Amino acid sequence: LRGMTQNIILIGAPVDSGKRAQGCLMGPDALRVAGLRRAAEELGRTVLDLGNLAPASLPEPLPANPALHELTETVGWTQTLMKVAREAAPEGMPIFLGGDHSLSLGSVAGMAAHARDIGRPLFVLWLDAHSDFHTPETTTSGNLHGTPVAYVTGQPGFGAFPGLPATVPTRNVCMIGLRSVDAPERAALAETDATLVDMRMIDEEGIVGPLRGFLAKVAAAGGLLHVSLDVDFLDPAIAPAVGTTVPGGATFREAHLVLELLHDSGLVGSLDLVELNPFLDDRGRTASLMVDLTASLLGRRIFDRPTRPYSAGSLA
Ligand code: EXY
Ligand code: MN
Ligand code: MN
Ligand code: MN
Repeated sequence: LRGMTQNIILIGAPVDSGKRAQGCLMGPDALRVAGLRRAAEELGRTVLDLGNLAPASLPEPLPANPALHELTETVGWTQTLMKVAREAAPEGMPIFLGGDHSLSLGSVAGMAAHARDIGRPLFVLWLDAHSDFHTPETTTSGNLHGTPVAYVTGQPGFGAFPGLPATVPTRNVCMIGLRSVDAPERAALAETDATLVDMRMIDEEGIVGPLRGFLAKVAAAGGLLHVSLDVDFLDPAIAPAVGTTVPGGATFREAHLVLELLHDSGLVGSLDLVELNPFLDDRGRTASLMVDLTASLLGRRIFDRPTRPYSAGSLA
């Protein structure tokens, strides 16, 4: 994004089908009320807001599957968002306003298709307490917001979902903030070459080293980076408005630093803001924090000064 005057395209995705507890459908409007457009405009961006979308209706309902919560609606959202992402991305930087994390089934799949359209590999940075690497066959909750990384990387079991125009290789995925990973996810991830940064690693090494290492890899590959920011990446003390709080999350400055470094990298092509449940918020503070973090990604900074190069050699 550095040096580019890139349009921002806001895509309201009031997805609430990815889990039982309701409220994420209010997320897109809470992010608007918290000033997302104004923040982007103050940073020199032109903003186009596509409004709130609706899920595609399937020609025939899917066979009932009691093991999965609201499969048909989630498949409909995936169709819609995959298509919109692929259409919007050539015109600017899509920001998907969630909505729960099942929206990333569509946003990431669509961005992967776009990346292939322009001949660049897609990389994905997953900022989340959870790895969201269940498949419809391994999930015990039946909540499809726990599955998007498995889908977009082409794991088996997603036959009910749209075929992927392009998959994201697991080696192109980096997860930061992990502290709640279920046994089947752990086993499946162990078979992959995804970069997994858990909270202990952040405690021991800091958050900058692992992030710079991943950005160096993206840059070396000429990649396009999609960032998926789950509210529960953040510590619940600063971000209470999420149904899946897990103690011990990223601090205020750790989170801003990640998004500041992402801005400086110039590699980010799209962003998900997910899992915000305004019904659980405390006077809008979580919505405001998500907007401020987005502003850091778009170049808001305290003072102008050069960033250190993000080579893997500069870890310490
Ligand atoms: N792993 C748990 C499950 O599959 O139900 C929790 C998933 C939470 C997913 C949130 C969005 O990151
Ligand atoms: Mn539901
Ligand atoms: Mn998530
Ligand atoms: Mn999560």
